[in-house]
Amino acid sequence: MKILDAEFVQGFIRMANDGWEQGWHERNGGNLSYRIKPEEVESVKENFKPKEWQPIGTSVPKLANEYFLVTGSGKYFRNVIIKPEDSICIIEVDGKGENYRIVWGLVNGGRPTSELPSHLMNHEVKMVASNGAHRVIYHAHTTNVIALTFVLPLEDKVFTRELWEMATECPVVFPDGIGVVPWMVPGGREIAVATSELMKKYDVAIWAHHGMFASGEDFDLTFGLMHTVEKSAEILVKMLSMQPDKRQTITPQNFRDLAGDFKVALPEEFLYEK
Ligand code: 2HA
Ligand code: ZN
Repeated sequence: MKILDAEFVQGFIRMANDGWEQGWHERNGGNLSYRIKPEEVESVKENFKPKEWQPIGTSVPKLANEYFLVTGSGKYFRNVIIKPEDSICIIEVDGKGENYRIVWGLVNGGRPTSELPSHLMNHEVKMVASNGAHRVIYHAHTTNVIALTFVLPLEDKVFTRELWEMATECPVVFPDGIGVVPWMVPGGREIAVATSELMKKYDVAIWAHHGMFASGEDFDLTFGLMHTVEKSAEILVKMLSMQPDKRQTITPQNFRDLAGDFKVALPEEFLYEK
């Protein structure tokens, strides 16, 4: 099968374009990766032309021999739908989890996303935590969440609780909460380690003054998670723009009642009295 005809490739392209249309991917901002299923690799393998091995910059031994579809470094989400072969690539991880090689895509040269260490370390953590179910890691420059990182304390419990309060669906969509990484230099191993540490507990991590990382089982769930968190942040920004305090809100007891009816576990650490 031709690569661009494969359903997983079409889903990836659609998600990248949805993110562009949301306004989360100015210039070359953001990146996306998908851990390809073995049967999907089989279905497109005839098109692979492996290039040289390159160091990942970190070690992901549990991802040995896995294949990923990823956006290219310096490439624009805006262009993914127009020229996918130039904007995205498939990479193979070696048997030790230390090197990768491009096997398809980036036809005009280039490398996978500059955030490859964060993507792969998050994939490793989430694959283990979900028994293999999670396959998508998404980084976006979500405007309202970024704005909030200038006014809220950079604490998991504050972001989780404030974003839960802004829309009733939120605690159901991200019941485990949200982690916050303080400002760090992007692109390297250090921020990858900090993010993947939070991803052991959460499906979403905020990068202060930069954006968000989200993890999920498929494109719909992962995009939907990013969208829900960012929409909640937009409501909070609007609310704070009208007045500094809430007249009324969803209370800790309301959350407990919701948890019971919707059968989600909401950790008490987020249901503190303010
Ligand atoms: O430009 O978003 O974090 C890609 C990025 C780096
Ligand atoms: Zn970024």
